[in-house]
Amino acid sequence: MDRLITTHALRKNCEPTLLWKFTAPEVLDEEELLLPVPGVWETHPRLGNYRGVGIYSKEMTLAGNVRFVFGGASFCARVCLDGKELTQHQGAYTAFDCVAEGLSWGSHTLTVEVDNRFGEDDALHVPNDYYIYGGLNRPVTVEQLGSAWIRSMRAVPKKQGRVWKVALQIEVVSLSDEDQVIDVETRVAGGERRWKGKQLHARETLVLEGELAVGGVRLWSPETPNLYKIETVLWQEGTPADDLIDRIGFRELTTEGEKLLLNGQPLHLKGFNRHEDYAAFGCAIPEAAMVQDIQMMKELGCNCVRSCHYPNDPRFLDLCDQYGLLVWEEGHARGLSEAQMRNPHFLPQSEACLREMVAQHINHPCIFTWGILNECADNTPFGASCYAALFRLLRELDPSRPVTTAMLSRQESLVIPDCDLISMNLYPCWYVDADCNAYIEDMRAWAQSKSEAPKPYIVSEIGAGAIYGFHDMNHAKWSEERQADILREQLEAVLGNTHIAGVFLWQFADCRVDDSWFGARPKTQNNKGIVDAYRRPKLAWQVVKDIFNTF
Ligand code: ADA
Repeated sequence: MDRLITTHALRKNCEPTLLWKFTAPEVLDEEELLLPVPGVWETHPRLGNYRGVGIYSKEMTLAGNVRFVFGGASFCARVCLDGKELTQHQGAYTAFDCVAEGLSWGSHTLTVEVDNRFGEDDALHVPNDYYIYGGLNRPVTVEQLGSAWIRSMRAVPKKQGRVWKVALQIEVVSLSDEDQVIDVETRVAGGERRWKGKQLHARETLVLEGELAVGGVRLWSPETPNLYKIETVLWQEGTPADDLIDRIGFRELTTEGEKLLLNGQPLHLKGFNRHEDYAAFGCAIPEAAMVQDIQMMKELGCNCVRSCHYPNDPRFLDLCDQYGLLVWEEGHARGLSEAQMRNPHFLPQSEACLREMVAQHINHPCIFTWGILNECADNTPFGASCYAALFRLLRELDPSRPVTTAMLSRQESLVIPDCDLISMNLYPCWYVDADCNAYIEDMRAWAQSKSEAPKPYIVSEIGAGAIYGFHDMNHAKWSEERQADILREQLEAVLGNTHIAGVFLWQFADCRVDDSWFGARPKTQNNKGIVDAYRRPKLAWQVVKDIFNTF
């Protein structure tokens, strides 16, 4: 299922069985394979480097109004039921859905044409320092709907004085040609909000807004990840007809000059950048492996993780909520030049990605900041205007969280005044030959000097490469010894600097990169993980663990 919590007690829903029929006429001729969903086609021995169109199909017995939810399709999808198009979607890392109405009981065939070819009509999926896989990379869910259903439930806790309130926004959709009168009720942590006798017009969406007060809640933090079930029920003619369940946490995130505060206490961020990539599974990481990643990060003393460079699987976010890992979640984009940002699709596609990300993930208490545009052209007036537009959109979509961007380590960015948190990617002793302490302090001081008032400053990336298993007495570049030395120096410099709010190491695990990056990336992997792609620890593991548990 697309979540690791029960999202419906009333609405019937299921996940189709694991194996889907798969064809890719360009490379398989007439042949039909069976591939797992969720999964990526690169896991099949004959499709390891395939970039093209793949067609998944599944026969299922359906009736009435049926909703299909696709957790992710990498990265263009066209969905048909019995040959008739239901929807299209672009973007590998956000969910989308479609509804087929009035189906007669019997066998129906769902087909999803997935395309992972790069091209000018896609501004965000480009050959990059991570691999953009192909396939239905996140779960597919099938839901049975009646004549009205709850499309979304947005629940944002906020503290007013000493009282906690939850701001609610609920969307109810009519699938009926008749007007209806409905009741809606939301409950969380002993609080309740009811909307009685609401008119739901034929074929329209009703947006309900309100607030409820709760009493005596236990706060959420990485040390005490207390979560509360929130449940909305839709009543038709006195009968509960549909529901939507989620989890929220009560925590207050504020800034005070250079300090980032969680529940009034200064937060010292210690964590990793983590790509959704696992040796044998690509970006379709099995749930047990997601749990292992989190347990490994907690064992190292982490309290945060960055979802570089795209929105993450909501199942991973569910785990971060539950295990207590703060998340920097960011929209999709890495290293785009001004020319790439001038692609006419860039802004609309970036906006769509941010809208979907925020709508789908806003309730997760683990998310403490929204990020955009990792290392893009923030140093030109045109580039900066794109940053400004996307920050504006993010603030409109969710005024409750600070926004940030991971800047390149050049002293040229024009967007610092637009950020709530200043974040920089720094690689002293790896790409830059410099004294760690001096370099880190110089970058920090420069960034703060561009801001009217001091803001929390985060080192959003720092790291060095090592090829797993390569040892060298002289600590040569790419040896595990050299990586361990550099990470020690970098981390001591960052964590010892009291003006820095925290660090995200680059990166947790080695990941596959696009073939075009072969020159700078041995094994076509970004080898800066402190574990390899199979999660086998390198020497740096112990160094990071010691330092994270000391500072
Ligand atoms: C960057 C970038 C990462 C990765 C890293 C590296 O700063 O944000 O995606 O490419 O450098 O390994 O060089």
